[in-house]
Amino acid sequence: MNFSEKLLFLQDRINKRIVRDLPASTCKPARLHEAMNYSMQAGGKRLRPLLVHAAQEVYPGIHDPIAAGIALEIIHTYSLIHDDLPAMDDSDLRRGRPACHKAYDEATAILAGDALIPLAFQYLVESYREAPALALDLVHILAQTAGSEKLVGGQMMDLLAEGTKPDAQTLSYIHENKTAAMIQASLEMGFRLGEMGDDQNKLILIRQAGLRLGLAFQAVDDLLDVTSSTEMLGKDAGQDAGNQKITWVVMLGEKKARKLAEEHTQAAVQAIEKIGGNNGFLLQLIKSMLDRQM
Ligand code: GRG
Repeated sequence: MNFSEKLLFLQDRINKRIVRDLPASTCKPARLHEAMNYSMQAGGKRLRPLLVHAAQEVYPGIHDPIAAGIALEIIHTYSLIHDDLPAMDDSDLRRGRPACHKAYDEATAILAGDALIPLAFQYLVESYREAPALALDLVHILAQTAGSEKLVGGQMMDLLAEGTKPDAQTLSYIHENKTAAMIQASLEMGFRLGEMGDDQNKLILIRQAGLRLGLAFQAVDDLLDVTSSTEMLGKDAGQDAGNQKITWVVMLGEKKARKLAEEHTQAAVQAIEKIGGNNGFLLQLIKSMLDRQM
């Protein structure tokens, strides 16, 4: 299998497991479960589960990486549902279809997002119950990442900064926490599932790689917002300007923002190379993220 075939193969496996393992749309109350499945099954790149898989593969172990990836995808999807709400970024389109609150209504979208949060932790615990110490570590990483000092804190700061004068320190805080933390957790959780998951030196390197990759991912996201189209992105292009967001593109211009993305990607690659092992797929995935079109 070449790189693109492997990506498609893994995305298909992840999508099938999401359909199989999440509560069906017919569960009571059906409207809530329909809305949860509507957003979970809307596609998306499944980047976080792919990163978990690739990081587990570096020193493969006996533990299944797909379940940890899906737990991250569940948290990611809740954050997208809530981010799209009128009280936050007010977006009508997500993953190429109407946002959850447009397809249903605001109250249902809030509750669908709410219900996804405990589901992620329930799913993690049920999936790794034969390895309780590992399950505890994974729950801890995900809880910390999704919490008030990372994902939610980053989102709060992002909203507070709208319409204010650009300031590099604030922007770095937002990107590290709103975006990079979930990418970092994907690599860390994947690595923990592998054979060398307790190696402290390698864990430091995987966290460094995750942070730099997450920062590169956000810089590319900012660039795509100004260079790509709504059709291509499956979400509204030009939204950052519309919401008066500060981004690296606004602060530095497109050329320097691109250079920043390249530098962060290179730093992530170097950290992964130091970890060694079977890192080929992970390195390819990291490099492909720099040239993504959506
Ligand atoms: C509501 C707590 C809370 C947080 C929201 C996800 C998020 C934080 C905001 C979305 C806006 C945004 C541009 C975030 C940074 C980059 C990002 C997370 C993009 C979306 O992720 P992709 O590109 O999306 O992996 P898909 O749809 O492919 O999964």
